[in-house]
Amino acid sequence: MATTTHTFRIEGMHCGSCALLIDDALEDLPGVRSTQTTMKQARSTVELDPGQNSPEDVIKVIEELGYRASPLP
Ligand SMILES: [Cu+2]
Repeated sequence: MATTTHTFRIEGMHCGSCALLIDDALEDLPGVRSTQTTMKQARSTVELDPGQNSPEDVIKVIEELGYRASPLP
């Protein structure tokens, strides 16, 4: 199935471990094919299967960890 790629701006990361924590949590979300989070750019890029989850699900996972996430165009 075709996947879609979404980029999010992340607020609240203060070190590289924060980025790893977000990637680990997103990898556990069903339908996530790949995830790359960088503290330096304050971004997450997530490739997902739109049949299994949505960008809103990604935002929810990130916010449950205590960060703020907003979709970028
Ligand atoms: Cu940190």
